Amino acid sequence: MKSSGDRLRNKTRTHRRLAALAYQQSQLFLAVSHQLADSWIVILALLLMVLTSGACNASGEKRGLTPDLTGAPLVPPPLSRGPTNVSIDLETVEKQIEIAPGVQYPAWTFNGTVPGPFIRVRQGDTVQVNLKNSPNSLHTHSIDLHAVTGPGGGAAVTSVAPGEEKSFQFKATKAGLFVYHCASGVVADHIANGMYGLILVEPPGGLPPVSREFYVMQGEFYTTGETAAQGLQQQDLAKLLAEQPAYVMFNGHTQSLIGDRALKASVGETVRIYFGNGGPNLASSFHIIGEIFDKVYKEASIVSPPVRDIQTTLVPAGGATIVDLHLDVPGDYKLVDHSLGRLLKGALGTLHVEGSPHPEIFKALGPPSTAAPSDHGAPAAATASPSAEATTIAVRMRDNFFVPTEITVRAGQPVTFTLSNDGAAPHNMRIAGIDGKYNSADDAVSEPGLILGGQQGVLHWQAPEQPGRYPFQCDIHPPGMSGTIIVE
Ligand SMILES: [Cu+2]
Repeated sequence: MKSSGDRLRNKTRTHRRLAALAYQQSQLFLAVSHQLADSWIVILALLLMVLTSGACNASGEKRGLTPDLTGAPLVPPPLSRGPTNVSIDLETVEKQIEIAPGVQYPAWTFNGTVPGPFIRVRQGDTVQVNLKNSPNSLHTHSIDLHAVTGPGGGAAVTSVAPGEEKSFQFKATKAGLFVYHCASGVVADHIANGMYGLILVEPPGGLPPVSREFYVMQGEFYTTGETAAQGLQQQDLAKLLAEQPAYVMFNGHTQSLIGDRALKASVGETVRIYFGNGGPNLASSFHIIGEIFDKVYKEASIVSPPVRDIQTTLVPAGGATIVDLHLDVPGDYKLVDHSLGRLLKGALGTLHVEGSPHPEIFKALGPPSTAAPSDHGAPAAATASPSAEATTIAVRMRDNFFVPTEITVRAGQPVTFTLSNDGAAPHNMRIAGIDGKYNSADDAVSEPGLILGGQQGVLHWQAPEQPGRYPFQCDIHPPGMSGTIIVE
């Protein structure tokens, strides 16, 4: 939130700028009138000034449909209409956002979110883009849409100072999924502050229908503090130039697709992910652990036939892809950049698939495992021995999730959880009491209460006699870093 003092300062600055502009114009007028005695030339100059000042200030009439814009991970519904005129209103807003649990960042945004809204238009549309810069902003912004054919992708004619609004129009000649971003300043710094999003230009007839569509966009933050360092962070320009982000994440927050916010779908459905990479520096090796993309529209080319049965697809900075996947087996599927060091910087999301199991496609064999972590760090389920004897279950802590996230034990069974923190951030493990709520007297908490990166801990727990689902979490990183113990 900006203080009223900040707003006043900005307003004063804008007024000063306007006053300076008016003064320059009056000086020009005087110079012209002194040098040129002929009054008709003076009148002509005056007319010219009125015309040009009008072109600078007015945003022009807004023409056409104003389509719904959606925030990630939502996508506007497919278009069934023919080409028409559309008018898109965007506002650049500088605001503090949370990018990871307990980590604040002074972001620069389109319409207040990172990434900016998803724009859906049709090939052949005439698109008017109205870019307003909030009067509370401190910086000039602009927009470059990769769907545009024309100077700067629109950036050359949309440079807007705080409080200004400018418009331009383009014809959406090419179908595809395109990145848009701010192109002011050093450009990389504006993008790294969160100024990017996606615009889909649908071909006539649209894309093949699917059950669900999602909007996921990768991006980087370069903070002065280390990854997970708490509190308000600022941009570190040296890290930005060295291309060493503290965060690589999806949809602007390390937890944006974790826990309750996971993408949700059902067995038997086909889902489509519109995946963009804002960068500004890193290419993404986009992969979903445990799935194979049935179709990939490589580099988001819709007019080319999709390639099929792809494990990992490369998405350049400032590029995009469209993937379709049919869901056969229930479970949690992890969205990652397969440059997996970035997992620890936040590049992790979940596609949660519900439905009946399909053992002909996937089933576990042999005795139930005791929580062996998978090679990718993908949460696997763990089941204790089928007696009420004491058991030991290994739980690994990562930044910021548990492996496994689902653990099954017998009622009344004494359980020892051996905890190893493989991450860099400190974590703990807390199991809720019988009421399923945290911070009751029945809570069980790890020893030590805070397990630092690289260290081990333990949690002794007597499984309750009452069967049911008992949630557990890390107190520092809820709700993303959580799981469930099923007591049978
Ligand atoms: Cu900007």
